[in-house]
Amino acid sequence: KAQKPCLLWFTGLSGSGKSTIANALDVALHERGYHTFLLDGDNVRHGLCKDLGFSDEDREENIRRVGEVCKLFADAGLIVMSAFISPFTSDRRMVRKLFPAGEFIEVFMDTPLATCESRDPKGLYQKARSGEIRHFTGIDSPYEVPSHPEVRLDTSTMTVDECVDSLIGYLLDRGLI
Ligand code: GGZ
Repeated sequence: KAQKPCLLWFTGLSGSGKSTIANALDVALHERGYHTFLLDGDNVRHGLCKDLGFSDEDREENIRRVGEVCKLFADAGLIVMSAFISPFTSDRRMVRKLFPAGEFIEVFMDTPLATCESRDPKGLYQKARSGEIRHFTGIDSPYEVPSHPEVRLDTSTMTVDECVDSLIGYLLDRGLI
């Protein structure tokens, strides 16, 4: 099936729905016969980036490596999805610059912090609030909100299916699928 390589870069707070929506989109694209590749912060930090922590410098290096890997897979012709907090505008811009115009799609998971914190599946927000974890994004480490994301999703008001439909619609409109 005809497809154009591109990168859907999911950015947002922990618990905002990045992995959930990226995974659901991955499944939906597979079902339609497209070739995809999904990279998730959770996995990458146990392998490729296991030497990195959560200082500003380490997050920058994390995103730099991930961006380069995404570029390699896009060069191989795949529709690539990545799910990383990527809190800094400069780091997201660095990845954007690796791609031709129109092939980097910033997907901002604009779910309110209060919703992310109430989900807290791993109890990390609670640990961050109590000071057990430091430099936690949204609590004592910044998240720079994207000013012009290609797509904006809020999983506190949209269902998973609605988010996936919106992304599929975007890809169809741009002639990427
Ligand atoms: C943010 C942290 C932290 C700190 C551990 N700050 O929701 P999760 O748990 O499963 O996914 C988060 C993941 C974030 O890794 P990323 O590679 O996406 O971050 S970045 O783009 O900023 O490099 C969270 C967990 O790691 N985690 N400590 N201090 N998230």
